[in-house]
Amino acid sequence: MRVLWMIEEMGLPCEVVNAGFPPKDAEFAAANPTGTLPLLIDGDVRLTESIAILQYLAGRYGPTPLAVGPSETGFADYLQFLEVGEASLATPLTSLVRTRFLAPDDQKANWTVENLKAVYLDRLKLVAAQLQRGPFMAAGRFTAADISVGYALGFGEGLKLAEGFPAGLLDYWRGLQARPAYQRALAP
Ligand SMILES: N[C@@H](CCC(=O)N[C@@H](CS)C(=O)NCC(=O)O)C(=O)O
Repeated sequence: MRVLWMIEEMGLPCEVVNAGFPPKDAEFAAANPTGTLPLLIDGDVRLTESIAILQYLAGRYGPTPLAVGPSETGFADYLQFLEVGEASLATPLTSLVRTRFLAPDDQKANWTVENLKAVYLDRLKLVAAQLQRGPFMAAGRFTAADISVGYALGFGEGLKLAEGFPAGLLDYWRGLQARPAYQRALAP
C-alpha cells in the first residue's frame, strides 16, 4: 500500500501484480526469497523494503516534494518518521498478524501478543508529539514520511487498535486517507 500510494502521488506508471499472500510464485520467490510483500521490480532493480522503495522512487524519479532534502528544515524529521512508520510501528504489528494466523491455537493469546500491541500504542507517542509541532511529519508538508506513518496507522486501525490511539492521530490519518492519490491506490 505504501508503494502504490507513493506511485500514485508521483503519477508514475506501474504494473501491479498480485502475487498472492503468502506469495507462492517461483519467479517471485527467486526475486524475494523471504516471500514478504512488497517487491518492486524496476529494470534490474529488486527492492523488498517498503521504505527503501519510497526513497528509491523519490530519488530515481524525482525531484519530488514528497522527499525532504538534506538542506531543508525538516530533513532529520523526514528520516526519523520514514523509519518510525516501519521499524517502530508496523514491525510489531506484522509479528502480531503472524501470531494471529500462524501460531498454534494455544499460543495465539500470550504475553508477547499483548506486549506487541502495547509497544505499538506506546510508540505512537512519537507521532502524537510530532503532530503538536505541525500538521505533517516533516517540513510542514505532506511527504513520504506521512505515507510511511499513515500506512502504519491504517494497519493498527485494521487490527482494531484505534481506540488506543493518542488524541489527534485518527484525524491525521483520516486527512491522509482523503488524499486522491491514496484513494486511487486503494483500487489500482
Ligand atoms: N520491512 C518490510 C516488511 C514487509 C512485510 O513484513 N510485509 C508483510 C505484508 S504487509 C508480509 O509480507 N508479511 C508476511 C510475512 O511476514 O511472512 C517492508 O517494510 O517492506
